Amino acid sequence: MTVASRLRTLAAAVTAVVAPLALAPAALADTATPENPVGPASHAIDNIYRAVIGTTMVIFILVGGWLVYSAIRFRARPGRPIEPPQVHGSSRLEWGWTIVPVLILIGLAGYTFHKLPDVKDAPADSMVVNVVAQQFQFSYVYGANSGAAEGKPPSTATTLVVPEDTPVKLEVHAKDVVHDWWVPSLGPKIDAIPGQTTTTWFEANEPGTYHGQCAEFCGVGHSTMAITVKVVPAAEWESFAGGLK
Ligand SMILES: [Cu+2]
Repeated sequence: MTVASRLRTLAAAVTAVVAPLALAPAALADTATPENPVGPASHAIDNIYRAVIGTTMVIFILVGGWLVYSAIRFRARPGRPIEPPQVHGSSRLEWGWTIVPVLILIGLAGYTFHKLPDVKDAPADSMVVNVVAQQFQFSYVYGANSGAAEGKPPSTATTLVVPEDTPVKLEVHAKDVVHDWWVPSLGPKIDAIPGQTTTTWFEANEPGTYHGQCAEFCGVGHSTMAITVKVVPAAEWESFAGGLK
């Protein structure tokens, strides 16, 4: 092996590890984790996501680091046999690389199940909002515990207005085809399925306007099927709900 070809081999090995590492931040920014979690449901999703990505990044760095180390440490040199010493049938090693991944997966699954109630279970005293999905908009009417009269839509039927720091249970219906209600900052995606009522919940701990998008391709107007949730302070909610009696 010439010096040039050795350097090329080394460069290829290093690139194989470093390039994905360099691209990782961009990939992470573009995944399904809420960019700005503002309540318990979205925080739980964010925590699960970080546990998984943290664990996999550590494994990636350890394995990639070992690869680079081995490429350098055992590279071809004059007077050294091309093939390094081979190890066969090491039960210890094989048990190790079987059991350790199993334990890691059990740990991640346990943590996920521990967090799942925060993602899925609406508190019993939640205010109820009925969500109706149809081609191509979501509309809302208030239900139990809301402060507004039951069956009343918000003043703009396609903008959901809710109070800050209040659990909101969504009961989701579809009139035509399958849609999916998803505001990443607030909580999980929830399918709207004709003939069924699906439920999810969120609680927003910061006032503001949160945006989402139908997350199930539902026809030509799918891309225009935006979601707007306006979270207002308690006092503002009182006067808003008072106007919906
Ligand atoms: Cu849709």
